Amino acid sequence: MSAKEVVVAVAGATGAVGREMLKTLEQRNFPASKVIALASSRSAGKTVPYRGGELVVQELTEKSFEGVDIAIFSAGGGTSQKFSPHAVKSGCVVVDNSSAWRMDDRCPLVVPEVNAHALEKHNGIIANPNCSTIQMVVALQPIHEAAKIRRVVVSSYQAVSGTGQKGIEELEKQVRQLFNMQDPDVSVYPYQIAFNCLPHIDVFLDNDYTKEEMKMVNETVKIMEDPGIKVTATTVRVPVFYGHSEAGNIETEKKITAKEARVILSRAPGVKVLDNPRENIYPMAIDAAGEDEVFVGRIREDETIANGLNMWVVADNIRKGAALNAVQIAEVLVAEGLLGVKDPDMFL
Ligand code: 25A
Ligand code: L14
Repeated sequence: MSAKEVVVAVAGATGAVGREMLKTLEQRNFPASKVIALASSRSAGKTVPYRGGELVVQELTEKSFEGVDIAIFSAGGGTSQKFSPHAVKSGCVVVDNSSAWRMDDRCPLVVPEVNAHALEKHNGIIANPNCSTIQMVVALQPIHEAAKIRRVVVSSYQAVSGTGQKGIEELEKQVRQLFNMQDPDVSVYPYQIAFNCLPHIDVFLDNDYTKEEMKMVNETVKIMEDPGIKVTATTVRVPVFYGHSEAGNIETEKKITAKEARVILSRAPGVKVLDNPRENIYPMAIDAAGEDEVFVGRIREDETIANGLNMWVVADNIRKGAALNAVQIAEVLVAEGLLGVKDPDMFL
């Protein structure tokens, strides 16, 4: 990494992902001369931990980005849509964790292990993909390079922390209530999530898929830059606090054995293979929580088709699925000298 030090703002610093972003900047020794914590007026004046001390949270306004080189946003789609254009106007590069800019042609959608090169042509706003998509493409890209993927059928088992602090609190509270013979309060999800599975993440669309499912379909094609990859998804909320799990069935053009896939994946960036059925070794959400890698196991050939694999992919949705991926993008921007914006008015 170059010696240059930059001024960084974290927008949505009080949220579940925002706090993890600060922790990740600290742990990875990000070359920041200054870090500014921004959130809504509700949180202004509160403090958030950073590097053994505390940052006082400032209210996010259109003027927050003067003198700021990089802003990492995790403040929801509406907030990003409203404030990111002003950040760019100030010459600040935005890395946004919401779904607001992901499918916008002006904005690269980046997972550094897969398509870091897309950052070279950025216009000031870079989108961080959906958590479920990120961990999936980290595992798919090496298989695609070896055998060309045609179709993926994926089912997800997603943690409540994806919904932020309020999702974590809802599961915790319902478990406590049920153990005390009380009716659970249902407010964040449409039904009880404790001891239950909900085949419903984000909103339903006209095609009867959820928005979360269609993010996996569309974002995968944009990140892997191949419209030939057909994805179909079922996304499910499960009563897990941290870590999304995914069962994927992958059909390839070329034959690839399970053994070959294990070797390819064990050499792939950001991946850790945990796959030894004889010893009961496979990835689990409770082990992935707090870790940086995408864990892959249960790799086996699909015996019903000529060229197919099944695998189980697990990662910490708040780290690789959100905060870590965004910080990795910021690291590439600094290391490759990709700061600054060409057209400050592009998004206004
Ligand atoms: O929840 P919101 O409203 O979407 O806000 C998220 C963050 O953005 C800030 C907000 O500040 C928070 O930091 N924000 C919202 N509107 C803003 C605005 N107009 C804004 N910042 C500037 N201008 P806040 O002041 O509203 O802070 C309160 C936040 O604290 C958390 N919280 C709630 N109850 C809590 C609590 N913390 C402790 N104890 C409690 N009792 C909560 O943060 C609240 O918003 P959160 O974790 O629920 O927010 C996470 C947001 O990010 C999304 N998300 C989560 N994971 C992912 C993700 N998005 C993409 N990928 C992911 N992997 C969540 O959906 C949620 O929107
Ligand atoms: O990044 O789990 O688009 O409720 C929004 C919904 C992240 C997950 C996104 C959830 C998602 C989130």
